[in-house]
Amino acid sequence: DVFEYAPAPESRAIVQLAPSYGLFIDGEFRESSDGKVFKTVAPASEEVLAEVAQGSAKDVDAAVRAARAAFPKWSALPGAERAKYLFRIARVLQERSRELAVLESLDNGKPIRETRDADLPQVAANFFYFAGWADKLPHAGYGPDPRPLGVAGQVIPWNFPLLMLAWKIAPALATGNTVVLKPAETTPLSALFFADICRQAELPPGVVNIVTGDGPVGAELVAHEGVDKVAFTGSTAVGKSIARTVAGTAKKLTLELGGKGANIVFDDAPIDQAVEGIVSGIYFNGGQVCCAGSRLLVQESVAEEVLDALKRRISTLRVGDPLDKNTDIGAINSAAQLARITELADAGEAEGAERWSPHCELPSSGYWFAPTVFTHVTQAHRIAREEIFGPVLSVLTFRTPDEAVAKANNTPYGLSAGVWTEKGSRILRMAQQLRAGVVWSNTFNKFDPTSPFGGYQESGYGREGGRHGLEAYLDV
Ligand code: TXE
Repeated sequence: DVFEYAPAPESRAIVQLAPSYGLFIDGEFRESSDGKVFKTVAPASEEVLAEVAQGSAKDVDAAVRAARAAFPKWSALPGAERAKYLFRIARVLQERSRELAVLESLDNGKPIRETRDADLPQVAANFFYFAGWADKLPHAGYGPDPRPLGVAGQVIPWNFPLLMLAWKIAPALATGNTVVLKPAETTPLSALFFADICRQAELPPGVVNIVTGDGPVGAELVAHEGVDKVAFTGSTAVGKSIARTVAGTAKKLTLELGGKGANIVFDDAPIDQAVEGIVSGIYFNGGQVCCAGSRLLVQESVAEEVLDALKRRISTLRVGDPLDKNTDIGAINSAAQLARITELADAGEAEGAERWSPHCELPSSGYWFAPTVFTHVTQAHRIAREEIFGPVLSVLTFRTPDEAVAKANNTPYGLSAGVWTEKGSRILRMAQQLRAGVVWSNTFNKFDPTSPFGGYQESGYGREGGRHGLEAYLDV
């Protein structure tokens, strides 16, 4: 079942793409020092969107030098002055949110409904929120003269390109640090549009620098001796290698890595509401979310009822054109990610779990994976232990709350969990016992810039968001 993919033309026209994009260093766009470029494609169609400069070690060095040069003046500005820039950036982000939502959907493959209603509002909210802190730091218990760390080297992934940028850049600037950020190689465009927004907001040159390129460019950045603070979101394997690089230095480090979140449904939960939460928990952004509810733990007595309702609901999800406002699930971000998902889903089948997907027509080009549910899953199966990072749900059952906690905690990760029950006391007890940086109750995937976010164990360390997020950029 295949159909020809044609991007919704009226939305596509909102974004004017240049044929090529440069690095953003010291307030200017420039080619990479050795002239190298890479292509970024739309995962839904494999259309080449643009050529983008592939940063070299020399470019990373130039960006770090620009950030160092900008640091003394930027950090010495009164907080209220820094706040003005951040508020201005937030307002421009809002003004350009339609264009940015379309751009993000094009380059990432996620549905426009998500970029329009979730990513972009959250991006602006983070700049507004941290702008509000900039002039209040001396009154917030950090001492009369809170010290920024210096130059922040930030490496971000492709699943929420602009939102991860906001989580990194907004608190860094509010606290007086300067930044060199490397976006993911499959989604570089929104960071470069953000660089243009920095110019529009008249941010002083060098305060924000964007160096595009692949993993080795990120490795150059985190290893650079002019970097004082490293912030990384991405895979656990790369997070560990960054931790090793940073270990021999005085750099501060925060890591936000993978997860294997459990969505726990008790027999007293309102089934319809829980089903909506399970669906958004695993199919939001096609499951390419570090805190996805990728394991459903459902109480045995209601398992059949929940699964029936879940399958009916999943059968109504529309997979297809990210720019179509009716689309629920877009494309997988890259061929490599599609291969990882496919490999793990096949392993689930080979290990004896039962695989189910609704009847679903997938486009003929691009990277697609149908929403999938595995039942008859045991804790030993790879699909119950490893992060799949795709629209694949592994269902396990439990009888007692203690068993639910034990199963939920039976993973090396510790990023997220959800609890569905009408019993308030149970929610509180579970929240204490679950080893997860965030526990949602009767909802899932709710984000807010005022709340700290981050993991336990192999999900990383440090927090982003809220005042804890500020502390990651201050010497207290
Ligand atoms: O991640 P990478 P990938 C998980 C998810 C996914 C898997 C692989 O399970 O299937 O990771 O995804 C940069 N030094 N998550 O390969 O490689 C890279 O260029 C410095 C969870 O895309 O970690 C990109 O900018 N930087 C996650 C960023 O790291 C390096 C989000 C992330 O890429 C580097 C993404 C190096 N040696 C994937 N190597 C989450 N926590 O949300 C690569 N990079």
